[in-house]
Amino acid sequence: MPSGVFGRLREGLSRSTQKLGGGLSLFARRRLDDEALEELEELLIAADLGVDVAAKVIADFRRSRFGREVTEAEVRDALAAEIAAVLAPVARPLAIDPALKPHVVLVVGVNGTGKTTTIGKLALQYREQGKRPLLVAGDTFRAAAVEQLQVWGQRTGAPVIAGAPGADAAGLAFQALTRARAEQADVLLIDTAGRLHNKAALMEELRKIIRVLRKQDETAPHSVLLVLDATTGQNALEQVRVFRDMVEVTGLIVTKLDGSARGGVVVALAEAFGLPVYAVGVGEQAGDLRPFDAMEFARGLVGG
Ligand SMILES: Nc1nc2c(ncn2[C@@H]2O[C@H](COP(=O)(O)OP(=O)(O)OP(=O)(O)O)[C@@H](O)[C@H]2O)c(=O)[nH]1
Ligand SMILES: [Mg+2]
Repeated sequence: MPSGVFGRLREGLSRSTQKLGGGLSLFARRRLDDEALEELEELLIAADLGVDVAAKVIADFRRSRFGREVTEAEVRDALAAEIAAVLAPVARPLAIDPALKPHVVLVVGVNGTGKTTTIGKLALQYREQGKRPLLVAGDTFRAAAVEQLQVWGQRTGAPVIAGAPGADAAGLAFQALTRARAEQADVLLIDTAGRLHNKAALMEELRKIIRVLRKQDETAPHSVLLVLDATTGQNALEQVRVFRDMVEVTGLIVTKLDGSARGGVVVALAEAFGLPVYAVGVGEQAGDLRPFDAMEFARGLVGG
């Protein structure tokens, strides 16, 4: 139901927009002078676009429209175009290499961002494309985490590899890769724990998983997907920094954009890191993962 999903994205983004869009209505037929530009900059920062993007947009408006009288629609259109230009280079889907069998995807992120749910959603997409995904319950510390992934396996028809509670995640990933190779699976999706007792332990765990995968395939993992929750706002930027220090993150999935008042953070992320945004999460259901479209997103963000 793409229209429903699209509606949810717009609805979620419209909440970011209430800050932005509500403020933008102040610009109805107004001269773009210093004061107006300053207000606009504050609005952009309040909407989580980040100070760098806000400064860039304002500099551009100053250059092209300073002193002119502008309509609200004009401001929205120009703003959407500016934002889309920041987003366009990062709107790159997660490409599964059909030659790999399996393409190994390691899924990381702090707890509660939507890792397990995103794996379920991806598994459904791959099944619908006729591919064969295999899921690995690498968050072995909580029994509930294993069960949650098993439910997604049942829902999507993707086999799930799980160990006993407390099993070694790296050992499990190793076994899973052996099986995926033997069965010629297309994609191996590895779920991981969001939180261990401390950051060093989490880093060690992730690095160990990668080390053992490389014993079988020195090019694995082929993608390392960092899942971020849009509702955490600017904190998402810090999470990227932390995880990039631990592992080689290849791209992002930003979730909870259906309920987020913080869609603007995607713009800040694009500007700060330039990492691909593979897809966006717009709900809890299997079908609620959308391709990331720069213009659609920018439009949703500025509203109108
Ligand atoms: N509204 C909304 N909820 C989402 C989305 N993605 C995930 N969730 C919900 O967020 C909660 C956490 O999702 P999980 O997939 O369990 O997150 P996780 O990263 O695996 O969490 P841990 O295993 O605890 O580290 C669940 O209630 C999900 O249903 C989304 O795009 N929109
Ligand atoms: Mg999980």
